[in-house]
Amino acid sequence: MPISGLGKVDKTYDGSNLKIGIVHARWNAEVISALVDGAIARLKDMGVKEENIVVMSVPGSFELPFGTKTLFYQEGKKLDALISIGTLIKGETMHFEYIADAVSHGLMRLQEEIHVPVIFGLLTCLTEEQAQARSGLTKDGHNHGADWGSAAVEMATKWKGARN
Ligand code: DLZ
Repeated sequence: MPISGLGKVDKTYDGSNLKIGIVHARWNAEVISALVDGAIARLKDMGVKEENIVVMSVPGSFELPFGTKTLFYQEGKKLDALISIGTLIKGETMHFEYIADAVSHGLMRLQEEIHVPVIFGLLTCLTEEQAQARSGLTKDGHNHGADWGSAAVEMATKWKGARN
């Protein structure tokens, strides 16, 4: 039994009054689609209404920080949390390292700038198989999109409580 606040599971949160934005890259489409579906399913399980889930796509993971900021402003700053989803698969060059680094720092900076939680939904995988396992597409895999949905509801709820 996990200890509240220390274990992996804290407690369950009610998302029924939350509005959540999801921004996803279009590279590695099968994996992305599974991750986005996993996140949306978890958001709904936690009470977020379908009409309060807004989804926008961007070309690739490098565009996630700016795309996430764009969705936030497009929705009139009314989003309680954002989930930025992309999948980088390592190739033969340094591309992977540069994009992973830029996106992690970009998303961290963004949440500090807009004062709204931004959930880091970037898979950084060495192989396609790793990406499939982490998006629940293999037999023993686990869909990380679901975890990101939970994280969004938890962080949005905690931040709303702290602001009020
Ligand atoms: C260019 C590129 C490459 C090689 N690999 C990926 C990837 O594995 N995952 C991903 O989301 N995006 C990739 N991109 C595209 C870049 O993120 C970006 O969209 C382009 O460099 C244009 O800025």
